[in-house]
Amino acid sequence: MIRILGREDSINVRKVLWCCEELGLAFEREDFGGPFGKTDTPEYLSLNPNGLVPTVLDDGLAVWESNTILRYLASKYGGEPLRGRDPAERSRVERWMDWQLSVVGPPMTVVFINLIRLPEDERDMAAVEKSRNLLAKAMTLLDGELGDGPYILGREFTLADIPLGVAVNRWFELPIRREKLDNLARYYGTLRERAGYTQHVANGIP
Ligand SMILES: N[C@@H](CCC(=O)N[C@@H](CS)C(=O)NCC(=O)O)C(=O)O
Repeated sequence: MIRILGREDSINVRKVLWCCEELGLAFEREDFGGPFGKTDTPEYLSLNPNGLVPTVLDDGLAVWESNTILRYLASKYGGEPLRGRDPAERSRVERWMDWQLSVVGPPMTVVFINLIRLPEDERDMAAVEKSRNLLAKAMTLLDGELGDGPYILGREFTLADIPLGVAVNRWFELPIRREKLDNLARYYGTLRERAGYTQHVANGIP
């Protein structure tokens, strides 16, 4: 049985939980990270030297980095079409996965930590505004690319929609000013038709 180590409200753990639902995989999840701690023990660090969540344990293998976990699970458990059927399609899937981690992730973390995790008197609102603007730029770009939809690559759901989907949920759930982005709103609605997304991602938690 696949073991997922990580708290269920972590954006990166939620990717993995949703992916397991898409693949129909049974798993056990154990609370690690955040208030549960246990990520700085020698035992955990031997599995994931970053001391972050998620970590997935499968057949004696420890896998970390959420998007790598998605690719691993899809490759191993019959989700190969979700990764893209040829090198060109795979490049279109993977660029959005990398884009979420490198372009969207950093400013989203700044906004999230300040507005959701920190008490009001400790927030850096200048940093929040700067990151909100970066996010607006990224989400506007994504909105433009979603034109033909319903998914980011077009007609078919792929692994790319998982990192994008968690980011889109967070963007809509954060208490920030949002541009009116119709394609993005439609995309959010389409993703919410998927059971794994509503169960693990779009469940009211930013
Ligand atoms: N690039 C890593 C980032 C992992 C990460 O930053 N995880 C956060 C939760 S979303 C974490 O472990 N935070 C500390 C904690 O929860 O204790 C990934 O995608 O897996």
